[in-house]
Amino acid sequence: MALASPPRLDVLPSVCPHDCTSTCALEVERLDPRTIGKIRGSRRNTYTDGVICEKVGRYAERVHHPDRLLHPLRRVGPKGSGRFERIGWEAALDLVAEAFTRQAQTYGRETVWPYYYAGTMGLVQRDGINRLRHAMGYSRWFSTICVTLSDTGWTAGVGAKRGVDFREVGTHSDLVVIWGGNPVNTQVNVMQHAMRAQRRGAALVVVDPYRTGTAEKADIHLAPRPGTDGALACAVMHVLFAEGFADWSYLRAYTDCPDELAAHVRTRTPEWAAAITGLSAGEIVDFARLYGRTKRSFIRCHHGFSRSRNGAANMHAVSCLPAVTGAWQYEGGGAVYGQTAIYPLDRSLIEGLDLADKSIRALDQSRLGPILTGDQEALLGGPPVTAMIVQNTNPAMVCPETHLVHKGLAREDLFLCVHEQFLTETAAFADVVLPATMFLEHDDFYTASGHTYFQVAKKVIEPPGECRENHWVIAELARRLGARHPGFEMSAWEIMDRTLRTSGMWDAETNWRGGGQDFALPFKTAHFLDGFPNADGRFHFKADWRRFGGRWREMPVLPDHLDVIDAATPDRPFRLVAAPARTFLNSTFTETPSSQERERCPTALLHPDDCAALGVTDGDPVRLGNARGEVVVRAKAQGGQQRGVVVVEGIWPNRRFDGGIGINALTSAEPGWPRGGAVFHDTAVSIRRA
Ligand SMILES: Nc1nc2c(c(=O)[nH]1)N[C@H]1C(S)=C(S)[C@@H](COP(=O)(O)OP(=O)(O)OC[C@H]3O[C@@H](n4cnc5c(=O)[nH]c(N)nc54)[C@H](O)[C@@H]3O)O[C@H]1N2
Ligand SMILES: Nc1nc2c(c(=O)[nH]1)N[C@H]1C(S)=C(S)[C@@H](COP(=O)(O)OP(=O)(O)OC[C@H]3O[C@@H](n4cnc5c(=O)[nH]c(N)nc54)[C@H](O)[C@@H]3O)O[C@H]1N2
Ligand code: SF4
Ligand SMILES: [Mo]
Repeated sequence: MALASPPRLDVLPSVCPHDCTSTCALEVERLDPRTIGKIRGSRRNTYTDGVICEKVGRYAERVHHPDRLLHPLRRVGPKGSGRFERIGWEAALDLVAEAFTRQAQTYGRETVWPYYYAGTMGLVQRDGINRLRHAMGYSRWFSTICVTLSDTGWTAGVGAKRGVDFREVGTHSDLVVIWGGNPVNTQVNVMQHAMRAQRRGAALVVVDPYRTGTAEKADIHLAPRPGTDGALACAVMHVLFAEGFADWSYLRAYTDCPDELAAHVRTRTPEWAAAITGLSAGEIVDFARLYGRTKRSFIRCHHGFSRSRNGAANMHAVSCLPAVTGAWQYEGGGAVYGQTAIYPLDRSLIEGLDLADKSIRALDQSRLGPILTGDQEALLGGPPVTAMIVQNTNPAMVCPETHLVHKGLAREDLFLCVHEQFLTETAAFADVVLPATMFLEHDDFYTASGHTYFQVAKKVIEPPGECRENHWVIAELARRLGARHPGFEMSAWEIMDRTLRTSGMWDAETNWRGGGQDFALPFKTAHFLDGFPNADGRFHFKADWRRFGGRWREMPVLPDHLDVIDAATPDRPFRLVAAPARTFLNSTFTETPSSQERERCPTALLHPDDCAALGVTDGDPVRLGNARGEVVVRAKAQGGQQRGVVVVEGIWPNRRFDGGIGINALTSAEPGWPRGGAVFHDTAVSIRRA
């Protein structure tokens, strides 16, 4: 009897497309042309260095999920009922194009609002929707849900979104500060490099309102009240100046107004900050001394602490610290928040920037609820939004003010097309649903924010059913709508290759073969020793908020506590942090069995004394409420956070909550200061036993 030959196992390179600053280099087992096995982290990328998160390691669960959308659908039941019938691609695309044309004829082109985000971070599949927008003169896009506040705060001081290479940390840093982020959940590679430093004897400090998995690993965990990091940073600077830790020769050579700053923080004492942050003055002084005496100190600034109304001011205040001690000068010293500005990529072909018309209104992504329910201010005085195509995002779960979002999506006069991998809660509201490929089923390329590689990925397997990539859908709609641009005539690969060549980067094939092109800057540039990317070459303690527009006049001129947060009141005495869950990624992976099993159910983490005062024990239902809505979750007592702080991890499906509405029913769509940005961790709530 002949033995069957064992299946041949191909291992192919890819890149994680998810909305995570790690952008890991992957090795994918291909079992056959349609099936994958395990996914592992690759060593070809020295930031990934063989490590990826558990949820992507188990990606076979998601890519081969029985609930994947496989065919175009047309709604047959009421809006949001989830009742659909199967139709063909031609018919589906015709319906969308007809609706867009009809609505534009009635209300003008601005009535159509293509809506997208970063479900895939691949630049062609993610941003090609903008080419259609610009070619058709549809409403423009003001992207605010994630990085607006943090980008604003960082660039206000440093001048551009780049910083020191995090790979230096493992071998050179003597102190690592993880500020306002939980990389154990949200970017495992930060932890990997930070713990390498810790094993060498470096101290690890975590600044986070609750005892996260990251805080568990820390030598010092500072747990301030949410939205108070500006005060903490100012008091640290007070101690640095008062106790001789300021590097005056560095300050004079590289910063704009050190004398004014020193005078300004003289009144920002540890006692002053203690009253605002809820930390003790002693904790603040101890941290400041540790930071001051350690030259090779590195701050990893995360997004988490910027998701407050004052988040840009807080980010700016924290970014001032290495400029005071001069830590930027040393290997393993300085800070990073993101590296997106290092790539020389010309995005015009991808996004059709040559056709963009600045006179067309740009609607705020995070204000979807107010926009769809006719808020004139949110609509910027223009026509109502009556037609949308949604790609790579699930606003019915992730957008603030869920009640308004759902009310708007349910409007009978709104034509909604959703291109998705699953029948998400957003897709359930659609008139037409289109099935989308996953990253292993199409070509794309990726910048990173946490590291410095630019990576090209090729399709690894064939898509199931009739799934189509975003680029194809956009090009087919363009054809039907009469939109013209060379990008619509090219394949995704051709766009990638042309873009890379125009940008003077490695061509697509060379990049793919080389496992990515590393754009790490030379030491002097990365550490800003040849100047900060501001016109005067200096770090700005005095931020020029005016250049960001909006409410710039209300911003503090020098770093400070900007008191505009949704403060606790006797009626709403708790401050809610709606933090990311470990095995979900925003709304993604809420469909996979292993993530559902690990995360269990929506849970409110409370100080044990608050649980006692509320008369609840672990597992009891509690009702969180404010003027926007009410949400029922299970209570859990947890040490390591202040009284009056409540944390609910994860963007769970609305249907997983008693009452059918999820955590973003409580969060606000009010734009952060000065120019917008969503404020997910800045919410005052009441809590009662349910
Ligand atoms: N597993 C998982 N990974 C993810 C995501 C996910 O949902 N799950 N989301 C992805 C996305 S879209 C992004 S943008 C990144 C974000 O990733 P990071 O930039 O690392 O930021 P987060 O981890 O979101 O930060 C959350 C932490 O900030 C803390 N925080 C909230 N408010 C404050 C504050 O006022 N001060 C301080 N000091 N801390 C505060 C929260 O308690 C929480 O622990 O992660 C990505 N990766
Ligand atoms: N409560 C609370 N809410 C939050 C946050 C929080 O911390 N707390 N964080 C906020 C942040 S930082 C962000 S970035 C947003 C993110 O919110 P979303 O943008 O909604 O997040 P994702 O879950 O990453 O992606 C959404 C969808 O993209 C789809 N998708 C993935 N790849 C493709 C593709 O190639 N084609 C198509 N057509 N679809 C694809 C996925 O199936 C998924 O349903 O959430 C925000 N909401
Ligand atoms: S850590 Fe982030 S980039 Fe890396 S595999 Fe996980 S989700 Fe993807
Ligand atoms: Mo994000």
